[in-house]
Amino acid sequence: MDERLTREIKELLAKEGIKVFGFAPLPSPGELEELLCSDYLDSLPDSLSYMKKPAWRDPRLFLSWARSAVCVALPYNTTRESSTEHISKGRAWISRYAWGRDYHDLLRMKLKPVRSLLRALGFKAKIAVDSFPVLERTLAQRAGLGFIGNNGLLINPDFGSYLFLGEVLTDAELLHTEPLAMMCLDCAKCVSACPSGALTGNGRVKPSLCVSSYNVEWKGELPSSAPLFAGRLYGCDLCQEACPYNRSAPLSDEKGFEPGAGLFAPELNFFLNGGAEIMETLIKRTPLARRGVRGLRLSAERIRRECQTKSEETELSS
Ligand code: B12
Repeated sequence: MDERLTREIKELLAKEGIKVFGFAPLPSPGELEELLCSDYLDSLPDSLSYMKKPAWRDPRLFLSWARSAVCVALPYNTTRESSTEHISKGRAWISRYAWGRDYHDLLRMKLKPVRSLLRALGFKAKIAVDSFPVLERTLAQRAGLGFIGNNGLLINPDFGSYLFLGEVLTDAELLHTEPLAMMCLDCAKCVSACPSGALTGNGRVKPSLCVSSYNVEWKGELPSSAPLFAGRLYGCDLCQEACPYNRSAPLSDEKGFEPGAGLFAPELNFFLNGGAEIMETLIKRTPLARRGVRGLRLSAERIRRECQTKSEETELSS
């Protein structure tokens, strides 16, 4: 284990303003098989079928040389309120993580100095931020960045769960950090807060019931089997808003995560009828760009239809 190199990496991360980091060995294929078992893979909605590729169960099929991961977490909490009060006033909701600058680019930038150091010393190194078949929560948990909460997310006891995860995968043997104990105890606020029953209560998520599998990941027309969107245009924050660890979560140092113009609790109408060009401009360089204008319109249509059905039902019953 390279103690000196581990220390140098810590110094580089601190210079980049990264406060939550650690080092983990890459899991062996057998360890991942349990998490990505056939029952789980068979239950995936079409939007996540990419997780069935063998490399997810064995990252070494993809990066045969990788031994360790430098894991980091970047807080994205901002001063703005949570979703419930806005949705109840008829506004659409865009998840907190998608309000501002795309975290993929930002995290990659912060991880580049570590990659350069490793490469300069003759090691192999690749940056991963949602870009490789690696289970980032499991790696972060192993690296001691936090524990997997009942909401399935990595929770850091000081920073909560509004965290983006990223890694540098390398063949260097780094000094690994110790995992933290699970601290949710018997709290199940997130489980009760999830309107579609996507949380099993033991840190596992049922992706086919999580609204994000549809309003973030779905390509094309939405299936009728999708859970109610209930105002959620992109992503969902309910299981995180209910979490006591997020009540006093420190604010992010990154001002770029504050909501961009028109993205905080927007009028649904804008996404139904707004011009494509102005929408493109608003979502540019945010995580929403991945869904694109067409995807956002389809979600907005879905919300409008749900509202119509609800008011028709109310009329019938009165
Ligand atoms: C596919 C995906 C989704 C799918 C869900 C798939 C799933 N099973 O959870 C959907 C589209 C639903 C989704 C939703 C969201 N996602 Co997502 N997603 C991913 C992605 C690309 C892969 C995750 C995955 O499928 N893993 C399969 C499961 C089986 O493995 P896992 O992720 O390691 O997590 C499990 C294990 O840790 C296990 N576990 C439980 N207890 C224990 C204990 C121990 C000791 C161990 C080892 C493991 C373990 O349970 C966990 C949950 O199933 C990752 C990026 C990546 N490459 O990892 C982002 C990622 C997990 N997502 C992220 C985010 C932010 C979200 C949302 C909050 C976005 C939003 N606001 O809508 C929601 C949260 C939903 C939730 N409660 O989990 C972040 C999570 C950050 C964090 N603090 O944990 C990630 C890491 C992206 C990133 N780079 O920051 N996501």
